[in-house]
Amino acid sequence: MLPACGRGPERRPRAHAVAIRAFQYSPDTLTAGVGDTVVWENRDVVRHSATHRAGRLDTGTIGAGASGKWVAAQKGTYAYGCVFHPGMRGWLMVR
Ligand SMILES: [Cu+2]
Repeated sequence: MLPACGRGPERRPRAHAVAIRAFQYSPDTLTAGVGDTVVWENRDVVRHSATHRAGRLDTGTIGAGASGKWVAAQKGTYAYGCVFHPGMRGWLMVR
């Protein structure tokens, strides 16, 4: 069926999941679309976060067994890490 007159094809927002396990984001690289939600699920027994250095992405503290989410409002490449564990690295591409 053709889209309604005057309207382009609509893209439904999607949800993406990133597991945090053994101090790693899995997947560590993810591509999402504008409007999508990304959920980080902490499967470790310590707290983590997904935090962009300049504050463009931040889940806040994610307790053990909890999850944090973020809605991708703007296109860009977001390199993020954990405020508690400097060795953790993840990348999120929003297109
Ligand atoms: Cu951490």
